[in-house]
Amino acid sequence: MKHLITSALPYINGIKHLGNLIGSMLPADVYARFLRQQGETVLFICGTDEHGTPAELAALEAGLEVAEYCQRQYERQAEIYQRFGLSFDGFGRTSSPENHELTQHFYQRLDENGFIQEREINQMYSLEDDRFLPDRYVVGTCPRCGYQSARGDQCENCTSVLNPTDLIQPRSAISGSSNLEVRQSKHLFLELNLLADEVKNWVESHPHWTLLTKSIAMKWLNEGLQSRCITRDLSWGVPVPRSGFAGKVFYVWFDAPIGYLAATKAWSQQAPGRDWLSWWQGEDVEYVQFMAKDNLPFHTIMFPAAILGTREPWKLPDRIKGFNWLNYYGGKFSTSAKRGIFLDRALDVLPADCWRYALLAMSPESSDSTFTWEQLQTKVNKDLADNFGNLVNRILKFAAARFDGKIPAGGTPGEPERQLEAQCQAGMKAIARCLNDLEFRKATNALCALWASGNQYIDDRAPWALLKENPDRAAMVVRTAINLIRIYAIAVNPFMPATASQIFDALHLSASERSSSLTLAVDFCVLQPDRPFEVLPPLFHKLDDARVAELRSSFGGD
Ligand code: B3M
Ligand code: ZN
Repeated sequence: MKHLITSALPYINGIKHLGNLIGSMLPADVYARFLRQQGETVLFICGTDEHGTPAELAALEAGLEVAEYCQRQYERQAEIYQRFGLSFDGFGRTSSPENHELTQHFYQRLDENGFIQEREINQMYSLEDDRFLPDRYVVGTCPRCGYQSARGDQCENCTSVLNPTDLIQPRSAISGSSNLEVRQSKHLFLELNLLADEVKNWVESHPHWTLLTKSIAMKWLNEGLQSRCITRDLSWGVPVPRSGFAGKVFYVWFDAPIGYLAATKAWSQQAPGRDWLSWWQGEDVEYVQFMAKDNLPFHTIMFPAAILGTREPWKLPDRIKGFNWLNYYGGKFSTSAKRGIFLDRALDVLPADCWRYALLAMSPESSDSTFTWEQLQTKVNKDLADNFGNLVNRILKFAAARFDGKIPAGGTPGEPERQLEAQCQAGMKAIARCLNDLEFRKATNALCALWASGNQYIDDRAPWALLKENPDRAAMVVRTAINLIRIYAIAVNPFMPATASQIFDALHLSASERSSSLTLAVDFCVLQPDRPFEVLPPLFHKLDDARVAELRSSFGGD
């Protein structure tokens, strides 16, 4: 079995915020790292979503040609994700030639198979802006829930998928002008209705999906699938290879998911021996997708429908992990409204691993969750610094001072060591189970429990007190504790890779000693007496209240 993992492709416009990170890319990375560590064959794909009006209007704002704007943003985003330790195997672009070619291929197949219809539609035209307005740039009141700033393609309040002409009192998001008129424009439609039964059968063949994913898919299916417009009067995007469609491109959500395939194809062209079709048309592949909940309709209905409609054996997702929203003091993070913590500035405040752990620990899985600086402070100060970092620090410092910087020998382990080993076995199994179940917040709880059992052991055994009365046992306890530190480093590796490798290096571990799977890592005999090790500086620095107050005010936490 091979594992294909994709994270929703972040829009190209602007540096993303913490919500984008925890809402798809970071959990996907933890899952990919975990599976690799378990010895599985993994392909982790992501990339930038570069078409549609977010790109076009952001480029306009930046005073750049769209292509130039996208190139710069792609490089900036790729660099930031690298600093967050996101271990994509392929990080592609939906503006790539591969995606143009594949999107046009999908269209041709859908057309040949009778799933494309050409129709004249009412398209919003803004006289003020002298252009057609794509869905996202028509703003108005949602006919379903009354939300005042609903967009023409989707209401972000009730996630209903809309058409611009559904909006009440529509106005241009570019100029604010309500001087709009509806004009006729020729467009192509994907006849989702003709594929509804096949999509429904496919959705129903996955009863184990999470409630969030299933409920959104069933909501759409029960409403009855309508044919959906898949072309736009835009210049930036994948051109429509059809006579009479010059100057039109495919709708961003038609080409974006095909971007997963295109990014894989681009990846396979970067080195010999890579076969992208073995991933996208292979029998032995488990495909898991990660995304935020507003992307679920496109991934559970529209993209599968397009795949099914090609009548080609493209891989459909086996599991779809959808996340709720991470809010910021109760309000929404928003790139366009520049509200919240953006990834470049986040790294100025804390190391990536602290963000990784804290975000996973407050991950919005079963419901929306709210980020607060106070909560971040607790996660960093208590879980990371006090529980995990302090244990590593005090043991290595004590061992260096009392046992000449070498792993001590000491007597034979007793009942407390056997108990610790059993707790570690159970703890590592719990973490592996949570990660296999894509339960990330629970996985960090299991990690905390593992750290707690180690602290308990050391507090009970208190090697510093033992040293005088029973130096032999003190030495054995320290050797046990240093082996425990190696086990912890393996446990945290999927979550906090930089911290893990700091510890691996300090313990002078070989490649095989550091790459063990979680479930086989519990071995207290790996680090034998006399092996050298280094004392690490404190792994984590606490955030004090003054710093939290400063951060809260500088990031607008009220
Ligand atoms: N670009 C992410 C978003 O809605 C969107 C995902 C595309 S995945 C093919 O912010
Ligand atoms: Zn609504």
